[in-house]
Amino acid sequence: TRLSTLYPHIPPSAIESFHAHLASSTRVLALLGAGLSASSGLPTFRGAGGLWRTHEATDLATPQAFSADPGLVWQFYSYRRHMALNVKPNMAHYALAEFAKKMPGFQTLSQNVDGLSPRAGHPAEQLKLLHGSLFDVKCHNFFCNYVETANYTDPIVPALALPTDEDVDLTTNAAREASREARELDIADISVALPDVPETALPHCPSCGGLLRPGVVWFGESLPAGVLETVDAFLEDPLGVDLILVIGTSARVFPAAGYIEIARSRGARVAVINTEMDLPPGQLTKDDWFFQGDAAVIVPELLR
Ligand code: BV8
Ligand code: ZN
Repeated sequence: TRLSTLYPHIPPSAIESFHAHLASSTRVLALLGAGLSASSGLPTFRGAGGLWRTHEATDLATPQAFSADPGLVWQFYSYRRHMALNVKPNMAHYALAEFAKKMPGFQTLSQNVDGLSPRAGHPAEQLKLLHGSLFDVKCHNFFCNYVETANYTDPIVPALALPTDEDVDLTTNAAREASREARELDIADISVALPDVPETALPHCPSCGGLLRPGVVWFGESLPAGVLETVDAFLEDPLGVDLILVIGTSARVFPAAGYIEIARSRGARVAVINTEMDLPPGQLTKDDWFFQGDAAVIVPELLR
């Protein structure tokens, strides 16, 4: 097959056995991670220059960080909104969307907040965004339930417009380091170079006047209730699960990563698609498939 020529290390027998199993499957899960969008041009969290490599970036995805410095956290998310809006879904996003249309028993669990699966036309009822979306915003006040979905305004407020190199005061040494190259690679530097954004200039709730926040799930926050229930129902179905595709994820964030072992306990075989063997040790058994390489190349071949 084309895949064997592109990736000679993948034995044709593995592809054939995978296709045979897929053809006899009716209930299939896919767990998606940042690696799926890597080929579209979005940095992963653990890749070179990953968002989490610098401590600040890790801290930014928490309620504490937002309460402490909403301007900085909004700069982080505004930058990621901008990046995500300026890239396109890749062939794997489209292949997953087309496959969902062919298999009603296929459910996609995405950890990605980049909006690329929805933009690829993935049927909404077969796509669970476990960690929300960069393009949802909601009120920060717990008593207010104001939510905006599909807010693609970039920048979301003028004060969050990304600086061009001219704007950034490159006279200071720190700002010089936060050059465009560094900014592109590592989010934490951007906070060095950007001027503070006053809270009054941040997005505010039209309903209660409070601050709006990105509609993503931060660390320490629970996943959207409806999503958890739907995933649990799928996993608890007496019909069991035939297969789980684990695509472009280091499977270290929970409860999302926990779905792999739960699916296995419901009878699923596991197919990992990743540029490296990145799963925690022991997570792969001899019954599993490991297709090493770019998801954007491998997934379309596996789902054809
Ligand atoms: C919860 C949205 C509890 C935001 C994200 C201590 C304190 C507090 C919590 C915890 C704690 N210890 C553990 C926890 C639980 C915590 C957690 O799991 N922490 C981890 C770090 C251990 N989880 C939580 O806090 C969750 N909530 O537990 O709440 C609770 C319960 C009840 C009631 C109240 C509270 C919430 C977790 C959600 C966090 N939000 N995202 C944002 O994006 O800014 S997580 C974020 O990072 C992503 O969504 C994603 O999930 C994760 C990154 O993982 P990946 O997608 O896998 O990306 P990564 O870079 O790691 O890997 C990329 C992979 O792709 C690599 O393997 C690479 O090899 C591969 N790859 C690269 N290129 C390619 C490729 N593969 C194929 N092709 C390529 N081209
Ligand atoms: Zn409000």
